[in-house]
Amino acid sequence: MITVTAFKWVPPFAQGQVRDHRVRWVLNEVGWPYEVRLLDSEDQRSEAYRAMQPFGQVPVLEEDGRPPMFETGAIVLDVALRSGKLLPADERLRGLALSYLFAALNSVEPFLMQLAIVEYFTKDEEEKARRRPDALKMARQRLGDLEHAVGDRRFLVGEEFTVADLMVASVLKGPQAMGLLEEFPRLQAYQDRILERPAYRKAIADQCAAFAMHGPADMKYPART
Ligand SMILES: N[C@@H](CCC(=O)N[C@@H](CS)C(=O)NCC(=O)O)C(=O)O
Repeated sequence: MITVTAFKWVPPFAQGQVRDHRVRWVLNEVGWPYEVRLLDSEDQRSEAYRAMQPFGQVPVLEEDGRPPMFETGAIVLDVALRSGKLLPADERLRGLALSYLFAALNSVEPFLMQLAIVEYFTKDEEEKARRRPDALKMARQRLGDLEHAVGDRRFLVGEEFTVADLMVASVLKGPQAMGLLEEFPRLQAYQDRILERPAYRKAIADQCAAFAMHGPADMKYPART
């Protein structure tokens, strides 16, 4: 049996965004059943968890007889390779799908994260105002480049949904939540089409169902000093 770790609860802005949705999504796509292990912040900090995920983050994928895996990119690729799904059969197109999978995580997401850090995690309003223009500029540049690359295609590579679409559409959820994707209508249209997939919708519904049953107290956040 496969088990995926996820949080018991996160603040509203992060609900539907936590990266375990990527693992739930890929498992739903290939039809592999899984269970979920919900964590609080004490679980996250425990030695046992750090032995599986050195940074104490979610998700981890645990599976009987295999070492636990972390990093959503690695997990999504591993599931695709083992299931023989979500990668183009044509070897040349497969290479392109891998390029987009890594580009989503390496060349796009870091810039979007910078903006998310400014918007959600920077408390000081002056600092926020100072950092926002550069963060926005960089995010817009990557989104514009990505929009140009996507064009009007239904899928990024070939004629079928691949791990490239899963990861690119997932990474775009952040700017979508911030209203930034509206400036990139073709990218928005591409993402809307990808996020119609039942496997994605179920992943988000299941993640949010756990949040609805818990609250901040369940996370056992350390007291601030
Ligand atoms: N690169 C990692 C990032 C994982 C990550 O950032 N997880 C977040 C939730 S989306 C987390 O656990 N944050 C809590 C923390 O860093 O303490 C991946 O793709 O798996």
